[in-house]
Amino acid sequence: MRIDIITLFPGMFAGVFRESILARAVAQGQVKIVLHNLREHGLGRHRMVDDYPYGGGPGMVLKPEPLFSAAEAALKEMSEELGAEARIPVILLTPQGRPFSHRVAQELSHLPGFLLLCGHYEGVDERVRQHLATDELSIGDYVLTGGEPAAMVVVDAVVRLLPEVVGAAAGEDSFVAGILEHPQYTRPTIFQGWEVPSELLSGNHEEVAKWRRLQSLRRTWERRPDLLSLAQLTSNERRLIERWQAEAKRARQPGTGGSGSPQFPPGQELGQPSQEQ
Ligand code: 6GU
Repeated sequence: MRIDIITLFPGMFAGVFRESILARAVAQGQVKIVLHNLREHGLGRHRMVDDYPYGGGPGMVLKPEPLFSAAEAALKEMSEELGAEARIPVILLTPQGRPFSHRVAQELSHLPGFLLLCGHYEGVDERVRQHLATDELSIGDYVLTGGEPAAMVVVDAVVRLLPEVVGAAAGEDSFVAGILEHPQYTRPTIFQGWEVPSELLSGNHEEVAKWRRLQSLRRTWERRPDLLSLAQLTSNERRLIERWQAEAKRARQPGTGGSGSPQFPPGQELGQPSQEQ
């Protein structure tokens, strides 16, 4: 796979792509990552890439000419390498984009390549969205100073799905089955008095699998109930969740002292160790 990135700050990517699993994937030839400096396509002696917004207002807007010129150059190189018939998506990173998810990462991981455009300042000229980008992605509901960290997130999530990059571990991911991953433990069996659940020490594969599935369900129900409606659950699992729901509702009734679930509501403050049930 070949991933090209157009950015005003190619230096930001150096550490990320030279360490750990991404570096190994690059070294093994699983992925080739090519950075293009937008500044080199800037206009005039000052290599201008941004300008004031028409109609006024704060901030600067990325001009269309440098982005079109950089993308054209990148796409030419890419089709020479990947073949003229390869359809190469041009993806603009912007908080207004389609939400990035594991599913989108899977889609991208099957392509021969794609081009990422990192936005900056107050935004990019609308003609870039309309006539250059084939897709727009956002990595969440918050605003970054630029698309670079988002491009790193997309590259990381996609590259780890390539065959042989993280191997079998990717099949066990949170979100693969539409629910969160189960808790993991390693040695020692007792650390500062805290024990590894006995089910995991049993050596009984069936018991381990059952425990893990239950933990995944419970955790998803507590933390991300929004995922459950789309998850692939058996009718027994659906009934179990309904029972938890009923119990939580009862626990919320005045006088019972229970707080009820979910225990990981939106907006929960940081810094509090989570409660074990
Ligand atoms: Cl892709 N870009 C920027 N600038 N901010 C974001 C984002 C992208 N996704 C979430 N916030």
